[in-house]
Amino acid sequence: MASTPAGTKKQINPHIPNNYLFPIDFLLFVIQNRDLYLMAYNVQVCFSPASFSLFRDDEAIVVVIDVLRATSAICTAFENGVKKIIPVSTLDEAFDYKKQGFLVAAERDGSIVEGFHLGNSPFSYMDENLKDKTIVLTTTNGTKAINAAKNAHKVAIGSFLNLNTIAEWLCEQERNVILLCAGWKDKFNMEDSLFAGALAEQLLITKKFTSDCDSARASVHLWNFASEDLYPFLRNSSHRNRLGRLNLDKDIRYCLTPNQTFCIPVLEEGVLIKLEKDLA
Ligand code: 3SL
Repeated sequence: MASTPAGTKKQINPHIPNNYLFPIDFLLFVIQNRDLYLMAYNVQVCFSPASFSLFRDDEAIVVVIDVLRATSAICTAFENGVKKIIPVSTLDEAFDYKKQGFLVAAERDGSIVEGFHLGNSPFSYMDENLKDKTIVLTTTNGTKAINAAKNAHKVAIGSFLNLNTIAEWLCEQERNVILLCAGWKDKFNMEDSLFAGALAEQLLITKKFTSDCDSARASVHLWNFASEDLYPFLRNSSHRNRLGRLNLDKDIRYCLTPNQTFCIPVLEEGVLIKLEKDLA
């Protein structure tokens, strides 16, 4: 019998080459890695509206995120019976609507803009008098981000307040998802990125989604690091401090509390409405 030279593997079956992958091995490989084959949809995270064009996917659902406070206020408004919200980017547009007799909410740099009816505090939308009303809304970053995304297949509004509801809905949609953080004046911010991580994690865990996007991975890491207690984690973040200086700590705590509402605001022809289940 021929001896095996030192350093080479002994051939088990002389008719099958050593590097041949047995069908059973291949089957096991597929079973063990089945998640790789089942993951159909992509979730991406865009940290700033300024880079949104890089993420363009006309078939994707875009979730706009402005945790402090625009998207939290919008979720709260619909949960409390507001019928429609018209998001506008500029104060000039807001003034035009006001002149036409609309109820208009306007915020800049955290404060209500003088001459308008409402600001951006979620608590101001917990008001019986706003039931069935249409409100025009302009905010420093949130409404700009909504309008930046308006040509997407669908735009939905996300915040910690509707975290589980929006995650479940996205999982039913069979589409790629882009999580668009409103940030602060086109810069990265902590709270929107944290929420993006919380939502991305919920989608990825289902295995219906995958991600080829480092910002999605980074946001999930950030979320896992901070999720135990968001409020102290954000202690040194710029917008928590900005709102803190305006005595809006109560708003911050509310906006960071997951699953307070069960509605999904969506943009239909430039107007936000509450998604009805049969439209989903
Ligand atoms: O940037 C925005 O759109 C606002 O949410 C900012 S603030 O929280 O109302 O200051």
